[in-house]
Amino acid sequence: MRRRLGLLVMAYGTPYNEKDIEPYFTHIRHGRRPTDEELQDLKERYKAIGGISPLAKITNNQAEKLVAHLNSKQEEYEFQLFIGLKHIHPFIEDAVQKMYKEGIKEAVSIVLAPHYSTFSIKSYNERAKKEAEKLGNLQISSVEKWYDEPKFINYWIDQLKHIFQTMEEDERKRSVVIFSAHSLPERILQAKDPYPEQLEETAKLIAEGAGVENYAIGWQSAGNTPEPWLGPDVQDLTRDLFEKHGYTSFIYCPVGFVADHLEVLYDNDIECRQVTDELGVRYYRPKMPNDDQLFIEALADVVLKTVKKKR
Ligand code: FEC
Repeated sequence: MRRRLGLLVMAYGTPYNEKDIEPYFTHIRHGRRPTDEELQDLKERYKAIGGISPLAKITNNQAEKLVAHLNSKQEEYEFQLFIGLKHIHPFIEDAVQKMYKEGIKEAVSIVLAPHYSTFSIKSYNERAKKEAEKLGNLQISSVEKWYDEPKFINYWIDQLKHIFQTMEEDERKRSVVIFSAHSLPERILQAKDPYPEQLEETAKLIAEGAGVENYAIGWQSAGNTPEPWLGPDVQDLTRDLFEKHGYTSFIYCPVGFVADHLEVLYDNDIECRQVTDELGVRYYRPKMPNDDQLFIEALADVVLKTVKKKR
């Protein structure tokens, strides 16, 4: 008989409709309501990408495909899926309570974000474990990072190779790839957070695999708060690279994200594109992983490694 294991898939979450935007943003701000102006600005960004973000649907598809793949790929465990979100229902705590009520004693958790940071993977896993400890008799083993998982790297290598194939040799030589992740407050550096090095490593592995000649690392989607955030910002970086090297094609790879959502559809496809249009250069942005089979296999590989390490 297969051993029953909970599979807790955690993701950022997104408003399901316009009314959700205010509580969602307030939750992101740890309970402090954003100003009317900030709220309006966010509502307009959602409008610009079509009203709501496709993220909720994509997260569900990713999670469902992952559990189906895990259950068909091996016969030792029967994984049962629970989805927990960071900033909207079903919250991480709701998912852990549901696991407990359904009699799950052992679970593995994975966050749909590749790079470890105290602001990101650590905070998701801590919330899950805290809830499990409160309930008792529920052990959660957590995936801590998967930024260098081979099939994840190969996913992006394939995307870049595909784009290069559409280019003439001359355009390829004068193109640059910008690898990026969500910016975080600079104070993470004092705490020796591995987030920036992990992004560098992801970029290096993909660049090597795809034969990228020119690449740079940037940060995007920084919060609008008084403290300094990690830079360079991808838009400033675009101008800078253009001035220094005269690149004619910019390929944006937001490898810190795994889905089409606001931060990609707005911050890359609208904001970065405005800069490339202004500079008169070409804009490319490969397809995001979403529920691509190779990407789902990467997640399954790391989940199984984590389960086996535990035994
Ligand atoms: O609805 C959607 O499609 C977008 C979902 C979304 C994803 C996402 C990923 C990350 N964030 C991370 C850190 C922060 C920090 C702040 C912050 C703010 C926002 C706001 C929205 C938002 N984030 Fe986000 N993020 C997404 C959406 N994020 C909306 C609020 C408005 C704004 O600032 O644009 C705090 C800023 C502050 O204090 O004001 C910090 C990190 C990730 C990638 C890892 C992960 O997915 O967990 C890190 C998706």
